[in-house]
Amino acid sequence: MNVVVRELTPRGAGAISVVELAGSGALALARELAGRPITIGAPVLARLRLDREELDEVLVCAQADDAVELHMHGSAPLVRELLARLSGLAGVRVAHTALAGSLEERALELLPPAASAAGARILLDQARGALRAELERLPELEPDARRARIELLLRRARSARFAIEPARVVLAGPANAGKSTLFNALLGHERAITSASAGTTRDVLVEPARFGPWPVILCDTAGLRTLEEKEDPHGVEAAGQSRARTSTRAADLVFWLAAPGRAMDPPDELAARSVRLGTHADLGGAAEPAVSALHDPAGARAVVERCFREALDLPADPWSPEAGVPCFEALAAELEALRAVEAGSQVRARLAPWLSVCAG
Ligand SMILES: Nc1nc2c(ncn2[C@@H]2O[C@H](COP(=O)(O)OP(=O)(O)OP(=O)(O)O)[C@@H](O)[C@H]2O)c(=O)[nH]1
Ligand SMILES: [Mg+2]
Repeated sequence: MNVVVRELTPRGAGAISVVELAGSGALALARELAGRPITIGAPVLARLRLDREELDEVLVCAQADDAVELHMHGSAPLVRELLARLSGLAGVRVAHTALAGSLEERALELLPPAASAAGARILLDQARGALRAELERLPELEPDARRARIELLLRRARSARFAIEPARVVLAGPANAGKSTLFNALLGHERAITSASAGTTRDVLVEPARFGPWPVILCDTAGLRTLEEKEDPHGVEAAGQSRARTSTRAADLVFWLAAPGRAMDPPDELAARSVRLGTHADLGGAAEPAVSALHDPAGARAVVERCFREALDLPADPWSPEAGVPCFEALAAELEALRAVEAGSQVRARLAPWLSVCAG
């Protein structure tokens, strides 16, 4: 037997992972694992076992005596276990597309759940070596040029994070300011109940949305009452407002809405993460930037998208082909610390653990 085993799909959570068995004896190995006859050209569902231990239930697709695909469940631990067990068999070699623990494999593991196409492309570039190339160049640069390069890499990491994982964006502010109307305009459908009476929204409504190419999780919240206003006597509205506060604390960005005559300052703790937005622009007197979600939903979407990008300092296009991006938090932290290091040799030593596991 001389079988090469190779993963054909990125490692991570997904519907399926495909592992290829290629070379002489591939079909015989598949039959042994499945414990049943396998016919070329007739995919069959089988439970794979080795030494009586069950490995996974897979679709076995034999194309030839020397070419078989195992369509496994998309589970990284199951795939890792299968490869480890097969690599222990005589005449079987596991070909690594990316070695365990390498920058390339880590990028591939983040790929399946990436929240946008741009995020997936960024990760694919890192899996093909874009980040490795950037890190290898850093020690060779003069200190000033290196600092500038690190700043650039960190900026890319900050924006890539919002292409890979959606930003949490919360609409908050006084009751009746038009939060739910804007929420619906941003989603493109009537998800939330809106009404002319203040205190309509109680629970936090959470929906996935897109601001141009950027994926976001959008939250609509209960409005706050001004001091002069009475709240409902049953405490339900207050419970909603408490949920609203919890939601704003976990937000990457809060749009703090104000209608003409219904303005309120955001709490101090939100100052750095909030953007004020005037509503009811059609009635005049709204503070800028202002939107009219009721009468011009497309215009409101454009203003919100622009403010979102400005506030989080995001480029128009999240993906620049083949740009190296340090998309792992621990590596970004290391790079931040390396801005203060002058000697290239020290930079090389500190980055060595990240580069030591090479792509196969
Ligand atoms: N003229 C005008 N009316 C608007 C606009 N946006 C919202 N409204 C109206 O303002 C009222 C309140 O809107 P909502 O979206 O329910 O306000 P809210 O902030 O979600 O209110 P609560 O859930 O009670 O906190 C409704 O009658 C809306 O139709 C707008 O851009 N222009
Ligand atoms: Mg509402």
